[in-house]
Order: sequence, then structure tokens, then C-alpha cells
Amino acid sequence: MPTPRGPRRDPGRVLVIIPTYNERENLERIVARVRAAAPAADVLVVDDASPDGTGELADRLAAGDSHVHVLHRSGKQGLGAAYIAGFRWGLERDYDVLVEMDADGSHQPEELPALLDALADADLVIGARWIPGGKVVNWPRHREALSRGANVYARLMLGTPLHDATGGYRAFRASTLRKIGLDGVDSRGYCFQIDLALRALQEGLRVREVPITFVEREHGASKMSGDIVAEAMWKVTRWGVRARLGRRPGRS
Ligand SMILES: Nc1nc2c(ncn2[C@@H]2O[C@H](COP(=O)(O)OP(=O)(O)O)[C@@H](O)[C@H]2O)c(=O)[nH]1
Ligand SMILES: [Mg+2]
Repeated sequence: MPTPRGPRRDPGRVLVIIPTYNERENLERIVARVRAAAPAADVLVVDDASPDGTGELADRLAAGDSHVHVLHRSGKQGLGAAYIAGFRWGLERDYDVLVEMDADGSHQPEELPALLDALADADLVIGARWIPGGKVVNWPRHREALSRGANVYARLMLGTPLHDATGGYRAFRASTLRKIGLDGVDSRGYCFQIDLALRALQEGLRVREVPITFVEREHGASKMSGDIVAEAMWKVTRWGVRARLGRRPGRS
């Protein structure tokens, strides 16, 4: 049986946003995989002036393919800020769906059609590792324990139904991003993902998790650090405490 290509239902115009910081060894392959898995989608690489030349490589890929675009930023400002800039770029150009995807191959483009299909009856779809059918490949034990633990903590503290609120493989309807508003979002790495999911839930939007297989990067190094983990723990705790005091959580 031939491999099905693209989503079963037409999701409208799709923009896959790929933030990059020193991903020269990964970029060409991930863009090619996205183009093969979802040929109708456009790609936006958001590069923070990577010293390794990722931005120039992105320009070369864009020059050879009208579906590929590049947004250059002046310096490393974090994953959350890169996504906000990418979302704004896409909303200004009237895309219907905005997808978050890492450059390092952890989020498999071949699973994108399943995320887009799930968006048919959801406003935000999160590719989830910690639900039945979800997996991680090549993750050290300590990383898995940290991610699972952080997600249990966030779920209990915030009272959400989510099992992978830190997951960064996501499809948003444009209307979802417009509704939650991007102006007040200042969270960075993992907290950025929790923050957006929480805002969507607070707006009464439909957030669905679909299982994915997350594959740890083979090339390059992770940019996440201890203070990004600490930010997530601290903010989740603060939001949870505020919610218990009857105030609206999710805002700084
Ligand atoms: N533009 C931009 N991209 C970033 C930044 N920090 C991380 N990224 C990208 O975000 C994605 C996820 O980062 P990664 O280091 O793989 O995080 P991990 O998977 O949690 O270890 C990768 O594509 C990174 O290149 C940043 O400050 N700016
Ligand atoms: Mg990664």
C-alpha cells in the first residue's frame, strides 16, 4: 500500500515554523522531510543569527524552493521569542494553521499529517510523548524522568487534562493564536509551551493530544539549560498557587 501523503482533510494553508540556533547539520534534511510529508505546506525557518551559518543555509534553501521562507533575527533570544515572531509572520500572511517543529529531527515530519487531521476537531493539537502510543527514542533515562515528572507536576498543579504540556510539536489554528493573543507571552523554553496550552484551555478552546514518537537529535547540541527548566518549575508553581487563590493563572 502506498504511504498516504498529506492530511486526509484539507487543513487550509499551513505554515511549518522551524526555529534554529546552530542547526546547520540538521536543517536541510528536516526541510526536505517536511516538503515530502506535507507538500502543500510552507516552511518558515526562524534563525537567531546562528554563528554556524544556519541562516545562510536557510537562505539557499529558500532561493531554491518557493515554499521555503526565512526570518532572520539579530541574535539568540530564545525559543519562545522565535515562535512568537514566526506566528506573527504567518498571521500577517493569513495562514490557516501554524505548526511548531524543532529542526533537530526530534519531531518527525512524517507525523505532521496526523497532527493536521486531528486539528479537524480541535483548536490546538499537541504531539504527545506521555500518552498511549507515544514514545521517545534515544533519550537518556534522566531526560525522560525530568520530562515525565515535569508534566505530572504541571498537570496536578495547573489542573489541566494534558499529559505533555511541554511538548513542542504542535499545530495551532490561526484563530487559536488570535484568540489567546501573543502580546503578553514572555515565557521561554518549556514554559512557553505550557503557557500557550494553558491560555488555549482558559479560552475554552479544544486542545487535543495525539501520540508521537520523539527521536532525540543525532547532530548538534541541545540549547535548553537548567535555567529554562527552573523557569518552567517556578512559573507553574506560581500559576498553580494563584489558581488556588482564585486568581486567573497563566499571566505573569
Ligand atoms: N531561533 C531560535 N531557535 C532556538 C533557540 N533555542 C533553541 N532553538 C531551536 O529550538 C529547537 C529545540 O531546541 P533544542 O535545543 O533541540 O531543545 P531540546 O529538544 O529540548 O533539547 C531547535 O530547533 C533549536 O535550534 C533560540 O534561542 N532561537
Ligand atoms: Mg531537541
